[in-house]
Amino acid sequence: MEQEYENRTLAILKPDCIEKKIIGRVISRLENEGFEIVAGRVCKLTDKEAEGFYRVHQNKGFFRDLIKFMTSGKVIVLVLQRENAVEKLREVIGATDPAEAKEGTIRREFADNKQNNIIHASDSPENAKKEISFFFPGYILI
Ligand code: 3AN
Repeated sequence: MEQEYENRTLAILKPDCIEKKIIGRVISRLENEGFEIVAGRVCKLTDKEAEGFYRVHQNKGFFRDLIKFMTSGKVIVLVLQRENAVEKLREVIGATDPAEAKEGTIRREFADNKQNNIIHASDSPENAKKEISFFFPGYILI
């Protein structure tokens, strides 16, 4: 069971990704990197959901703006699978700040700034497990 989670991670295509109409391009990049979508939801996060999801950042100066942004439009929540999924997805999306993200990463190519940075990815297998349960509670993943 633990082993399965090493190979799965959670991604969120953020409101700016949907707004820019680049869902297809971003998912295509993920597929090209060997990720398979094993679960997905399109939803508009409530304040409560966004606050719960980003609880670790609640004392940061950017927290209110982050919640406002994440609830400003629809998001697409994806469970992605491939070998070494968590680490690989972080590599493919690039640094939080697109200006610091490596050439060829999703954020470098598409993101505007540290807040509007197109895609979320879990930062550890433990958090991937928590985040997958947060969005897919009780869901038996295929
Ligand atoms: P990452 O998404 O790269 O894991 P985190 O977990 O540090 O980055 O931050 C979560 C989200 O909070 C980011 N995706 C971004 O939208 C927002 N954020 C992080 N740092 C800042 C910042 N300094 N200013 C504005 N927004 C930020």
